[in-house]
Amino acid sequence: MKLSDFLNQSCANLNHAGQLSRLILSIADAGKQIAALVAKGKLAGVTNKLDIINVQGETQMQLDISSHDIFIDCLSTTKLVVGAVSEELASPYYFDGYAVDAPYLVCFDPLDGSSNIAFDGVVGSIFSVLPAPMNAERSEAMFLQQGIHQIAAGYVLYGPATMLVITLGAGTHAFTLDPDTHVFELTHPDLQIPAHYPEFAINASRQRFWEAPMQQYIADCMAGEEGVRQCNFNMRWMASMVADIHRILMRGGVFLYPKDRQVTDRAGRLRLLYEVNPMSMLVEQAGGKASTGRASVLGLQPTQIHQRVPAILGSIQEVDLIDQYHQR
Ligand code: FDP
Repeated sequence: MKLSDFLNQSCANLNHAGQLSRLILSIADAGKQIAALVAKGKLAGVTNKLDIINVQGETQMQLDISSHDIFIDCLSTTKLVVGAVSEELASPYYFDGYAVDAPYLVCFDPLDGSSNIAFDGVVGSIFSVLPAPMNAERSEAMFLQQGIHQIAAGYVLYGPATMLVITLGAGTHAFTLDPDTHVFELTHPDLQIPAHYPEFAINASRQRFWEAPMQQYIADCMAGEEGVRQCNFNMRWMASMVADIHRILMRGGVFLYPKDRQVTDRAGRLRLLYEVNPMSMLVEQAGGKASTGRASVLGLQPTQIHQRVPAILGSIQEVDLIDQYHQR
């Protein structure tokens, strides 16, 4: 089934049905354009590092900026979006000439895991769609909505195949881009994350900065069959959230970027509005769970547009267990 047919079917009973469908198609279009640039690599001349530091304190690449521009252009053609928060901009971007009843706000990370670009590693784009408050003044406050209010969320993975994974609040579904027809086809309907899978993803080099509950959880996993878990665990770390979450949606396990003593001012590395919230919605719609260790991600009240939070996402039994380690 083509993405457009899927959207016609799935959006039929939702508010602003045709509009949501058009918005998702514009994001899919952005994904196709970015996929083409990523696939060209150095030949596209966009992998060079620039002398620009973004709001996150990271050195930007031309590809970060090009991906951001593609997202803004595609969203603006819909006239359905009041404003957007991008990882690449300090303040929200407000669109001109949108329809009076433009119902959406979009938060996005145009190129997540971009440090992998230098060696042709897997990267992705992440997005979250929120309702635009009616008659509200344009301000950052509009975007500070809990994750439970997301209307849709998803990512585009630029891997061996380009894939679009979305949720509109009724299951999580994956589409593969057919390189011959340039159409996203539904290949993985209704993904289900197994309740338990013995595999964790964490940047283990940061172990000395974790809090005690995370130290203990990982130590117990590493002890394998001889330890309290009585089970051998495997570890994977792609250093690209899209790639790591994609693996978890496909076969289970947990993704961890926990609270980190070295970055106390940030409470974690990953950004709530355009990384952790959309990924949490996708994971929970696939039967998994998303937590900070102390609270449900989707219930967090954001206080800043670039706020960072601890992220513990994946198989429900493991995330429940990690919450218990924190309670103890
Ligand atoms: P990146 O900085 O390359 O964009 O978004 C942040 C992120 O990548 C995630 O995609 C990834 O999971 C994480 O950072 C990688 O962190 P480490 O450098 O600590 O491995």
